[in-house]
Amino acid sequence: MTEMVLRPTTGRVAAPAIDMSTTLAGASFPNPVFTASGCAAAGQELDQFFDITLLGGVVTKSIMLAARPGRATPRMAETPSGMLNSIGLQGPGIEAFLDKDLSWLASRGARAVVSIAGGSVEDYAKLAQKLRGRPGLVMIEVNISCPNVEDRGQVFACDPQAAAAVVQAVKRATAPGIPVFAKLSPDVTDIASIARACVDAGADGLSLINTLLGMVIDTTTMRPALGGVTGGLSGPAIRPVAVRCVWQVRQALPDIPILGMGGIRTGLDALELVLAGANAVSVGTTVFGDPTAPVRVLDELARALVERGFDRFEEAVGLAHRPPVSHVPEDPDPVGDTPPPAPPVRFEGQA
Ligand code: RRO
Repeated sequence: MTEMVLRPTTGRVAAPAIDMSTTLAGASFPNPVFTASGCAAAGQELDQFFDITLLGGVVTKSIMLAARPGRATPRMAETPSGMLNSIGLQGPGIEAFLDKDLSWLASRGARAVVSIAGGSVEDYAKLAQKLRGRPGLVMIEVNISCPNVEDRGQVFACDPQAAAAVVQAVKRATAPGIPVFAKLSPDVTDIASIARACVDAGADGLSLINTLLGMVIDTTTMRPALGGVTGGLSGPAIRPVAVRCVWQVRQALPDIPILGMGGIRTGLDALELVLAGANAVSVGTTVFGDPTAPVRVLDELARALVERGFDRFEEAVGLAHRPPVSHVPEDPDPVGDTPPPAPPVRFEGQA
């Protein structure tokens, strides 16, 4: 694939060109801004607002083997700086997805990152098998961290062995050359240990982070606001958690590609995750209020990188991990054997 050189287009002053291409486990993308799973279905709706092939990739809503109606309504609740969802993996099932959604993405020329979800290790393996050789597929995101399943035991990402078992099965069933990323939950004590278990099991990269489990109570009805009672918290409120998770995993696994997401609304939000260690980012919740957000974020990110003197996007990845610059002046006399300075010369009339 040829490198894409992006020339930021918004603002009054044209910024110089910058190479925004990125590579995730051998897969090349013209730029590092993707949609986030669950926030843009399979891209058709967003394509009415902008050309989705302008994005690095389109990450589809997690798909299961069978069609699924999802959880009881209401399924969304607003919170300060974010929202809760309890969609419950609503979807058409893999066959309809392949026929309608993935084929549409392929015909548009979009780079499809297909998110898969299952109730068992076997489900995930079957889904990966069904994706083998499909045109348009460039990467698989294994969603092992959906917060809205009836049984918390199905949140495979909360247990390193369960997470590893799913990743291993998907990796075995996936065609060579298609990177497998595991999407992790922030609702764990030590995300780096779950990340390491996934990588040891064959994950080519990690998607960080899924929503945090939360809850809202309606003070008028004095009942839970969501039909599913609990839900996944997303939006700006979770960005510092996402930055922390990306930072911790980048530190533990310096060479593993990371797709970062969580509360990105602007190019500077994206840059924060990139500096923490993300090789690409997904823009999610903000599209509900601004459907053009992914391309705007791409433009703002390119502009922010140019302003900071970068020639290539990849130079910024993980840069916040470099050692701090010391502001303590160097001690000119570290062993303390320099004679004290001579007293200042006094002039007549001085006090
Ligand atoms: O469908 C959902 O309710 C859902 C999923 Br699969 C997920 O991964 N994260 C989320 O917040 N909601």
